Amino acid sequence: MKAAPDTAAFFAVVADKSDGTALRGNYGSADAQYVVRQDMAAYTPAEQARWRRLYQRQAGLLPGRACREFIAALTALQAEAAIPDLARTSLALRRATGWSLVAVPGLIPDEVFFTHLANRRFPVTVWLRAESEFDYVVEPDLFHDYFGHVPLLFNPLFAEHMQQYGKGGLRALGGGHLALLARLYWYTVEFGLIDGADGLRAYGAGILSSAGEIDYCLHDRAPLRLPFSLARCMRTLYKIDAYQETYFVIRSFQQLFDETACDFMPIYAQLQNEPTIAAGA
Ligand code: HBI
Ligand code: FE
Repeated sequence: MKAAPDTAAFFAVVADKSDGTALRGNYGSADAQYVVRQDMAAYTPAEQARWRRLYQRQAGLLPGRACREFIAALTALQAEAAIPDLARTSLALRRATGWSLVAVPGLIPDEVFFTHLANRRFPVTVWLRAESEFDYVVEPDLFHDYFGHVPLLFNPLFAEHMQQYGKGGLRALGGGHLALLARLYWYTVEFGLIDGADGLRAYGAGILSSAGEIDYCLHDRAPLRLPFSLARCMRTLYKIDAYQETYFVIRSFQQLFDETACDFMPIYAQLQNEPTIAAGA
């Protein structure tokens, strides 16, 4: 997810749904959990064509770059031909890992977001980027959320990690530690790399839904590629509107799950007094 420059500003507006029009999505019709109805009839032929072009371009970049679990799950979704119906995907997803998708108008407040994850519900934005945003969109749109995030929710270990992240997010919010946890999400769920039997591959949604970064993250000499370390990850700042300067590499989803299963409170306490690390340091 390419979070908006200042998500706090988004949430300030989102919190006051009355002027939701200031935001991209239609927050006015959202319920208390910021869920809206996905109106399949509202997508125009141009948007359907744009979905197919986005999908085809990105799918062509996956072999040799995306982890095999991602490619297998995406293929099984058969979502190339048309904008997917989230309720239909949820039927298959529930059977696989107990997760379901909820349609949202866009970015939603942290606490609402984490509550969904803690209950195995993944928020998917209902609108698709405009033609002028084909290569880059500031906020997460339907293509980023669905193509980037949904496939790995079919992987039991990753699905478990995502629910734990949601529960951790609610605890972190309570203790004022959100910034640390947001960096963990950013450097794993959004921009994570995995070095397993197939060699170095991408598993982060922000990479897998990006035409440019998917090759850069694996082959460019510029960025750092560090072995995953929870503390280092939580201390490392990130840039939201440029390719990453640091990537963290796990060996397996089991490792990610194991290393983030602990209670983070002691780590938060330790990191409170340690300086942050610049993105490329
Ligand atoms: N809302 N819809 C949506 N999608 C996100 O990825 C998201 C969000 N709200 C908050 C948020 N992400 C971040 O604050 C967390 O990833 C830390
Ligand atoms: Fe995202």
